[in-house]
Amino acid sequence: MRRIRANAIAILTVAWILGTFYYLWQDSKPQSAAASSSSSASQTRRGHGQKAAVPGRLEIIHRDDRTIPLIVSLGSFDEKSYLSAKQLKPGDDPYREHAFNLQESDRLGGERAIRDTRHYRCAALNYDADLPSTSIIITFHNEARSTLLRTIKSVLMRSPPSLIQEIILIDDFSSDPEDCQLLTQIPKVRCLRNGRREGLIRSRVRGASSASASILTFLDSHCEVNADWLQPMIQRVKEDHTRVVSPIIDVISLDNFAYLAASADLRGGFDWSLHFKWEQIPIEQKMARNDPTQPIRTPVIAGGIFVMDKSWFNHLGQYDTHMDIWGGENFELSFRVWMCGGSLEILPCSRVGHVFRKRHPYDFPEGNALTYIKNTRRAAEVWMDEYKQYYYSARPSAQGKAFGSITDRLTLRRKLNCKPFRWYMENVYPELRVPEQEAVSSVLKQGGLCLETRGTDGLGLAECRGIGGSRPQSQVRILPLGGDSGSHKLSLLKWKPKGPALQHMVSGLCLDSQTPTGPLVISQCRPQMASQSWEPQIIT
Ligand code: LR7
Ligand code: MN
Repeated sequence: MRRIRANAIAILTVAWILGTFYYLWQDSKPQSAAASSSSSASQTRRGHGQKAAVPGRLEIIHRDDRTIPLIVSLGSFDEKSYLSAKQLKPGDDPYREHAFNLQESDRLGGERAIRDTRHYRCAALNYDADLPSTSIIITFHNEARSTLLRTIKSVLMRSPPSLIQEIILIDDFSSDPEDCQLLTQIPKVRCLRNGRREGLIRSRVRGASSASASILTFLDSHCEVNADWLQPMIQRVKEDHTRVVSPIIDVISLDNFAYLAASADLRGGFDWSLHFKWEQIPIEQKMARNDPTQPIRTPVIAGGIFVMDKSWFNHLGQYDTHMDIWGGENFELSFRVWMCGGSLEILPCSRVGHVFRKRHPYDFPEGNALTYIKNTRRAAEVWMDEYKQYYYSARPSAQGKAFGSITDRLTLRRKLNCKPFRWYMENVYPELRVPEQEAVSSVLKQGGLCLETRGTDGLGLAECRGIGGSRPQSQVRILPLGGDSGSHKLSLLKWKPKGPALQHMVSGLCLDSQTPTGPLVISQCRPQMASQSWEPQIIT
């Protein structure tokens, strides 16, 4: 009996020891394929304890038919000393210099794994095997070394090497030339340094002019590109060189540098002060989207991260190089692309993270406000035709501010035979409401008849045409709003409801049809009369 018990204990002990060994062995084994398919490709690649890149070494893993570098060759570049040369001193405010938490960024170092934030169906898409290569263009002014290096390394780590022709850095007169210069020890990285501060617009033009690939890819200097970010964009541009495409821009927290997925239902929009904003895709388009991998048409792009055919970029006039430092160039480019025969889209299967900040960490030699006004005024004056009046109403301080000569850009617009802004409003961004349009965006019904703005005067406003003020029997006409006369007419265009009638606020008279086929008039308000009774019906 005692013997049997001793034997049982011995067997259990051996089993326990074997079990422990098996457990430890399992734990040190690489992640199984099943486990990694639900995590990101980048995480899988980084999940095996390869902490930092080994200079001079390049490993390739094979995924389907694509090859993505597992460890990036950094050539003779010494990452450790590059990063440690600029350290935050104890007691320094980590936000002061870059408007993000530098301590957190530095702690992450030159690379890290990020979550693959794409829709799961994106991973199954295939791209041409012979996609053309691209020149990556990154302009920066006093960027933190850790964010800049992560931008570059993420590109090298998460792009098929054959697609990266070169990475062109434009150092926009940063205080330390070595920030840029040292990075040229990394294979494919080139550095152009401006002799004076130019701003991001002229810097990008300089970078684009020296690019050797047929496709241009622009990035901000504090990005991290995600798995397979590049192929969808190059594919779309290869299929149609007039497309200008951008990724979904994920958010890298400025506080803790967490990588957060952005909504896939957004597109670029703006208000009349030319303030960029993300907005929901219009509901009809959203309902019609049954494939979440399909491109999203966008009225404007955020500006910093996009892919464009180089000949198309040059053909369309690159950028307006009289714009300074920061701001407005994304509107100018977006209007130009749409109005001159191209299109803009966001590709949901391409994701790039960007550190969004709350303030500019750098100075504007002419001041932030004046620079933004100058740049947006140029965009409005060249591209917005009669609609520029809404820009001036929304931004009255822009009036009278200097914006330089726009002759060259107007000549360009004529030479390219671009469509009017009205076309853009009607076909690309009909959701952008013209101020005071509410009254005319609905049909006024009376009996079985409708009062409607005319087709091409769709943006026209009803107005009383009075001789010496508005008198009874003055005819009501719908006038196109435009040219210089537009703004003062607006003050005459105020109507308010009076029961079922519409009262003209200036004259106090009411809209009256009198005879069903005759011209509309204004007359003494008698809201109970059928000829003055209007029923608004919103057009959808
Ligand atoms: O004088 C300068 N010289 C530069 O080289 C000023 C800036 N820069 C560099 C800068 O280092 C950075 O790499 O230009 C790039 C953009 O400047 P940011 O990062 O300060 O600008 P932002 O991210 O706030 O600005 C967005 O709008 C800008 C309008 O001019 C540009 O189009 C930016 O590229 C654009 N960024 C993005 O679209 C990323 C997504 C953000 C959004 C929305
Ligand atoms: Mn930025």
